[in-house]
Amino acid sequence: MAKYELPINSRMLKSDFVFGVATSSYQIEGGAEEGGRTPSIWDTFCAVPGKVDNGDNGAVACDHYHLWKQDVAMIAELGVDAYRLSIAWSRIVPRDGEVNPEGLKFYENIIDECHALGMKVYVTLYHWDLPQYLEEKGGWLNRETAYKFAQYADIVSQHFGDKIDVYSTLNEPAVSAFLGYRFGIHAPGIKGNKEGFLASHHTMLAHGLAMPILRKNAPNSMHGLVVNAWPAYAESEKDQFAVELSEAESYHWFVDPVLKGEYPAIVKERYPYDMPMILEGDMAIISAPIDYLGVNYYSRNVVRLNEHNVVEKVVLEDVEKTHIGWEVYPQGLTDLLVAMKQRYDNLPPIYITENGAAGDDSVTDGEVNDTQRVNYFQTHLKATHDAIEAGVQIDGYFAWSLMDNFEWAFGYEQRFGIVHVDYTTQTRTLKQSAKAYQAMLVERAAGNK
Ligand code: IFM
Repeated sequence: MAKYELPINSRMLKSDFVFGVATSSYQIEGGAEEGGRTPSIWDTFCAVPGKVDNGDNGAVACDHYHLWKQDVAMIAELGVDAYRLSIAWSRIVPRDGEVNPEGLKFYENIIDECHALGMKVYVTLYHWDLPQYLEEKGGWLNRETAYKFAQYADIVSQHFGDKIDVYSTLNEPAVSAFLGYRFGIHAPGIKGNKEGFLASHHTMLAHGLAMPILRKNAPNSMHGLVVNAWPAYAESEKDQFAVELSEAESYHWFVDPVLKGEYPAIVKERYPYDMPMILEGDMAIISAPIDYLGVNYYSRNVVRLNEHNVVEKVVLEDVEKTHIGWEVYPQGLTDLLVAMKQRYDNLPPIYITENGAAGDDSVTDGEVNDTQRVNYFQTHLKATHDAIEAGVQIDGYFAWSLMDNFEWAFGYEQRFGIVHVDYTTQTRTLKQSAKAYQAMLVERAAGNK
């Protein structure tokens, strides 16, 4: 049977390194109209023809809303130390100013069950499912949304306090702000540089406003945020500027304000007319200290500056790609983490909060032979180890995802799970990649006795 091998002295084999699996609310829950939940921007977006492949939506998804108990048991069976999930804002605050006890109870059951089975819980407050009633008031283009987020963070953290082991304010603000409000390919489907940058500033402000609230209500938990990063590589020597701009727009824009208290100059110079209105004090709010940084890594970009002086992604032909078309490039993860350590003197400990591969998996004779994913995890675990050896403090690794789920604009076509989901019967089947994770964790636990 496949098993991931880690170098014998790897810090990742020690019991204080956290191995986990991750999911998010809209991608797995379903129960869209149950338990007092009101629509999010993703319910609205999915209803617009042509926005999501096959017209898919998250109304049922993995039906985790009903199957959560068996899903949590399955997570525990894998032998992981932690489960990373997100809370649907509109289950907790279904209408402005209203708190829904049923929503809180839904997550409380999951959290309690995880703890009862010996796992920690990492909870993200915002994984892109903004309540639709807030979008109707401008969504992230409206500064007020940042304050609404702080109120929501207060409700959740007052209720759960230290029961949530690790809080994340945001997941991948680059995606929610830029894909949603700049490039229009995610909800709410708005296009425009000005809009994208404004949404990003308000999202970062939301993070900063929530930090002291979370610390007050959950003083013994850890607090931070999760960013995604695709390191850039130059197509040729003349493309260094393209590399700098690409990384500055995609992730420095979101990490610099937190760790340096400023937005990167290269972006401000590039888009002088699209910069958001930053009020006095905003940057101090956003740069409140964090306990950890979550980093999501999938692949890299190879870039060049085209004849119009615009950064272009180069499509590589002769490289290995996953079903979604992303290059398999484990070295990028090591390079990224090392580069982060060099860029930020005050880089806090890192969790790899997502890493994984999309496949076109199916069950044959009860088995899912996702060989490519097994290799993907093996090489990326090694890449994580290499970054640790190079001096980066990495405290955990979460596989994306626990199970196949609603992959946003790609619908259900792209399967990222280490567990296969049959969407007709809601049967879960452990893929080879899950079994290999389980086998590695069993061996690690035995070694740590
Ligand atoms: O499915 C997403 C997840 O919601 C956020 N990070 C990237 C994953 C794969 O695209």
